[in-house]
Amino acid sequence: MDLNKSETDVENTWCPGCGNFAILQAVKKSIPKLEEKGIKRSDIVMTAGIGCHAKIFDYLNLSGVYSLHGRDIATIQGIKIANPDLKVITFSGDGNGMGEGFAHTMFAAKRNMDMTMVLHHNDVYALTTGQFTPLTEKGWKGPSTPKGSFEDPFNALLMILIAGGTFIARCYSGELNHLTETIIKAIEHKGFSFIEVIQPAVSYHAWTEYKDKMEFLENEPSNFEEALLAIRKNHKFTLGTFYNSKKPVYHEQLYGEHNPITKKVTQEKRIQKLEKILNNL
Ligand SMILES: Cc1ncc(C[n+]2csc(CCOP(=O)(O)OP(=O)(O)O)c2C)c(N)n1
Ligand code: SF4
Ligand SMILES: [Mg+2]
Repeated sequence: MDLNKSETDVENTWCPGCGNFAILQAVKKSIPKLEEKGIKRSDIVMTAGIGCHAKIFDYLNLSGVYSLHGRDIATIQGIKIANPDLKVITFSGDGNGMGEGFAHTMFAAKRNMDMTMVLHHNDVYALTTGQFTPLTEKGWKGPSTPKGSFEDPFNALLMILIAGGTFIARCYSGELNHLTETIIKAIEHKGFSFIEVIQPAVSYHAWTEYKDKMEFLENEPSNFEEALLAIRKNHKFTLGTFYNSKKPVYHEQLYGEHNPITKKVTQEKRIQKLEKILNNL
């Protein structure tokens, strides 16, 4: 396999017309642009959960771990803490990241972990044949909700903002350039960056359900209060960057400039350090 290429030889099994293709395409387009900015392809590491979204792991020629349902968020944080020099990104489904992995998502945002989370929001547990997710619209009829879902959905952007995320955006598979630019910004951002991508799953939803409803934010909010207001007053089809701010990141608070991989200390030195700590107790 050519390591300079973004694609792999794995057969793509997404349904024709699936919104996941655009996410894959946007990531592939973002990699050379990130390289131009000095971010090496070999320093970008990914994880994925389990679901249709997660198959992106097979189609992208990047290092990483194909994780468990909802645990991709924990796995990517482990990778970042092990080697903070890496740019880390996780691909998560709306069921994966806002259901099974919900606590991991909230805590990653809370501690402003320096990572990017791409949430493939298709309103269904697609791979397992269309059950409703925590983001599914009220009233939607599917195999697990034959009379229509009677729960109010989470607003993912609002929850990430309140939990502590520092870059929060919404994109759409039908707006490839905006998606690519936002992925680049999110990966460059220092801190927890979250992109909710409205990704039609054509087996359950038609593109026409989304297409005409999309609109872009008129003005990007410049602080937390404005972001809160913008997320609440706009609807789920409003695209753009809702929040972009600076806050200390987890790994720097944990060990400053240290990197356990590139600045590895010998066992002897570690024992000396431990003895010093114990002697001072
Ligand atoms: C711990 C665990 N629970 C449940 C499953 C079954 N499971 C696999 S994929 C999936 C749904 C995925 O939905 P989503 O995260 O929205 O991804 P999509 O398929 O829509 O991309 C479920 C419930 C699993 N693999 N592991
Ligand atoms: S079921 Fe939906 S999300 Fe899965 S590949 Fe098909 S269109 Fe895409
Ligand atoms: Mg889904």
